[in-house]
Amino acid sequence: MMSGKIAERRSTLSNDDNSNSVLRIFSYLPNPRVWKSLITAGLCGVEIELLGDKPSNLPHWLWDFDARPLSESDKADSPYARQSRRGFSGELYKTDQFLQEHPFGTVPAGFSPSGLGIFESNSILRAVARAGSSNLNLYGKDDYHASRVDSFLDANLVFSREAQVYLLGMNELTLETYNRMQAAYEFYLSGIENCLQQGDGYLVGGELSIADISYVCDFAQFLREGHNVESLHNQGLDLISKNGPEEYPLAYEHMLELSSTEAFSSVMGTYLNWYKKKLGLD
Ligand SMILES: N[C@@H](CCC(=O)N[C@@H](CS)C(=O)NCC(=O)O)C(=O)O
Repeated sequence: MMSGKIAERRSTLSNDDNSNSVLRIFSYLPNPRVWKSLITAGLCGVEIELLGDKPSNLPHWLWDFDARPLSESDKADSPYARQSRRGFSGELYKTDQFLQEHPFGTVPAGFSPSGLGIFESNSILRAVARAGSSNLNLYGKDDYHASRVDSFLDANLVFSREAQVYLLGMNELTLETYNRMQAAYEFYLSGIENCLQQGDGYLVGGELSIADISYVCDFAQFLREGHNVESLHNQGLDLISKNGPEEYPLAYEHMLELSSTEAFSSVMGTYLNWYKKKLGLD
């Protein structure tokens, strides 16, 4: 029944003397929030252990450091059934230990080798970048640049939280949700565009950083609104990103260019192909 179990090991470049660079991530898969970490891991040589399953199967898993699929009888006897809160419906099976390490109870759920919980995909991303910084530094060339990277990651989280509410509620949007998404989109994209107008080619310090990686993954996920044109039209609404490439050319170009590089495309696969086709770029 649990046919889709995925347990992978990625990016085998980690150094023997750097064993604390190993990180475990449990999530539904594929997940753009996990891709941030996988792209970074691939670039800077960190080994990540990835555990998970397709979204519809995660309610049949025990959410734990040692996450595993549950049988129907496991579930019937389980003391760990909890009401889901975001992005899932019904019950999820989260151990007490999981909730101690992950107080918000969300996936992606990162774990250090000793089981310390690291939550929020941008923070899991930071952990990967820190672990791999001796191979390739993607987290700013000094403390101030690292803080500027953090500034972009914070702005990204505000955007992606609005996008989460918007995409999950797509079939019955309130005008308030739509307007909030539109405002968050304009705010975030205009900031990215302004920054790229400075001509450095990247968001921070003229070099690739996790700020760019997080931007690409979360923005690519937002563009999935484009799969819902009909639903939006039925609600009297239009695609928020409709004129995006004209309004924010550098921001869109940056996302499309980076997503085409091997480091990104080897993780993101065909995720953006439909969008590139729409733009006539395939
Ligand atoms: N901002 C968080 C979002 C994580 C999140 O909201 N995850 C949802 C699934 S999309 C979840 O794990 N929900 C668990 C629940 O409903 O209890 C991140 O980037 O990691």
